[in-house]
Amino acid sequence: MLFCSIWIMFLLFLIGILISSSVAQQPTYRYHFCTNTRNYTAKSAFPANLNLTLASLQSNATRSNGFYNTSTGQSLDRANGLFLCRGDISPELCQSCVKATSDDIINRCSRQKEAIIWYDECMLRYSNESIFSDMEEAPVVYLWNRNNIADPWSFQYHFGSFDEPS
Ligand SMILES: *[C@@H]1O[C@H](CO)[C@@H](O)[C@H](O)[C@H]1NC(C)=O
Ligand SMILES: *[C@@H]1O[C@H](CO)[C@@H](O)[C@H](O)[C@H]1NC(C)=O
Ligand SMILES: *[C@@H]1O[C@H](CO)[C@@H](O)[C@H](O)[C@H]1NC(C)=O
Ligand SMILES: *[C@@H]1O[C@H](CO)[C@@H](O)[C@H](O)[C@H]1NC(C)=O
Ligand SMILES: CC(=O)N[C@H]1CO[C@H](CO)[C@@H](O)[C@@H]1O
Repeated sequence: MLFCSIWIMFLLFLIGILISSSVAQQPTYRYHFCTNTRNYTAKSAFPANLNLTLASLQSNATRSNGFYNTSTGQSLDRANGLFLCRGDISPELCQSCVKATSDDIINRCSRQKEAIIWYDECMLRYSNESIFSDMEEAPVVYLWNRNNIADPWSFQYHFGSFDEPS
């Protein structure tokens, strides 16, 4: 009887670990933009091309370098897509982030030929225009970390030749 309840407690403990680690693996949404000036119609080839591009991004998210770009279709309905994962996360978390962002962007930007979405762990972007190896400064978003920090000075003097206050 005693052995039995210890065994049950051990099982509950294991289940607890499994649940908490899978919760920790949930990627977190931050922000997105849909380009509203360029919408597609359901009858065009674009949604099917986008679906294939996103599926290809998902299946290539297992790569260890955390980046992939791919295209489907031609001319006006070509769907170019890419993702970039944060450098300090596991390939598993990268993969679940690419899965989450690609499912999410389809719902948030359901008519648009161009969109970008940021999660804590990765970003994903698609467009009918060429976007690979292009530096873009917009759209942009600034997010504030409202937590307190122990050492504010460590954020203040990075670019100057100031000394830390004594
Ligand atoms: C594109 O679709 C969005 C959302 O449905 C809408 O707000 C926007 O006005 C549309 N843009 C054009 C140019 O039709
Ligand atoms: C592509 O379309 C299929 C069928 O509608 C859907 O089940 C699947 O989730 C889509 N894939 C992506 C990456 O959106
Ligand atoms: C990766 O992408 C390529 C090209 O888009 C595709 O052919 C392939 O099926 C994808 N998946 C894997 C696991 O390589
Ligand atoms: C992207 O789509 C828009 C709207 O349909 C179109 O005007 C534009 O020419 C397309 N761009 C390319 C590179 O095909
Ligand atoms: C499929 C595709 O267009 N891949 C491109 C990804 O981006 C590199 C440059 O960063 C291109 O060389 C590839 O052709």
